[in-house]
Amino acid sequence: MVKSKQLSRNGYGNKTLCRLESERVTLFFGPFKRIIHVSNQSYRVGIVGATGAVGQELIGLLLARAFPLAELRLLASARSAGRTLDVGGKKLTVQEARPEAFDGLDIALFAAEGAIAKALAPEAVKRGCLVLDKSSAFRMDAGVPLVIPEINLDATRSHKGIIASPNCSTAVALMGLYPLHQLFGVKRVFFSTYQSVSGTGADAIDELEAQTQAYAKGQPLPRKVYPYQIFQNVIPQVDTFGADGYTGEETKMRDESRKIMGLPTLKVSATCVRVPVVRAHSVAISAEFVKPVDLAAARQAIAGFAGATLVDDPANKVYPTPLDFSRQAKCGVGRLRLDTALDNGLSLWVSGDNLWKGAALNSIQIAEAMIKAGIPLKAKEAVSI
Ligand code: 2RA
Repeated sequence: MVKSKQLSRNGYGNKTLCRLESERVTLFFGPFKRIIHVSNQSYRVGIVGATGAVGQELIGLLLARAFPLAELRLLASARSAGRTLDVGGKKLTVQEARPEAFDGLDIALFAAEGAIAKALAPEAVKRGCLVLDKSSAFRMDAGVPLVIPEINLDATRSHKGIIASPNCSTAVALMGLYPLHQLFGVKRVFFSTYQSVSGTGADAIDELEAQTQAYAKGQPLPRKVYPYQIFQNVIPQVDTFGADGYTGEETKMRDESRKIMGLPTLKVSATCVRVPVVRAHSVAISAEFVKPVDLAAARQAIAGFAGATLVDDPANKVYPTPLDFSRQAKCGVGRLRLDTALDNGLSLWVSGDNLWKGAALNSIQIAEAMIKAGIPLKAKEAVSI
């Protein structure tokens, strides 16, 4: 359906003509033309892993961001099926995540482990869903876009039903690094992470809490999740070690940064460390760039980047901390300085919510940005994985 209508004069004193083509609105500002996409549509959304930590964040964020929901379907393992969850004051019953549970959905937000995503995501796609997957199951598949919408939304245009969301430490780190790359061209980067226990899961949060309480009572500290006590400690291991001495988390930071920024030969070395913080990851970054760097321009680039808040006034002890950036949509970036060991180098510090930008929020932002840009959610050619 094509409708045309005259709108009132725009701010430039020119008449604006608006043509509505389904969801595409073409605005003419005198000689200039701009296409924007509007939608009154609402979407049938399923959450796989609805009872888990990221699943809970997804529910809260969909409601808080007023995502246009025609239906919200909560899916989880057979063990959790039948439970009821409060969703904005309404009780919703959790259904078992089986292939048929995706019938009729537009979007499936996967917040489950990789094995579940591998088994069920193709089933959801077969049934016409766009899968936004938080696990590492498909991230490095050549046919699956790995997306942070502030960086590479365009990659979603070629999706075949599954779009992957990056690992939490990568997502947080790139909110500081990418705007600098846009300006100066990154060629080498060192990441050191300070990762909260919520990245491991609810058991790890409980372990930190139980160890804190046991210490206060002078009792032996219980330990089952981490190989070492996490209370009053840091553990230089996140995930298991590979033959090259890097952990899975460190390898993900390298490979995912390369894929998202479209820099397949970028030199990356990461050291990932677990710290006794409940929520929000931090990353210290030292990066070398192709062009000479300028601190004022770097700060301006961070301040103007959609995924970041510049918090950088060290003389007044102003810099981001994980506590300040828990439950924040943007990541905090600060401690910007010229790196004294690298040519054209900058060092900086980023803190961001691992359960939001590092997980649930990024998936929702992908859907929101696709809808806003008019990128079809339905795959033209469904994936065969
Ligand atoms: C962690 N990367 O923090 C994980 C969570 N995805 O351990």
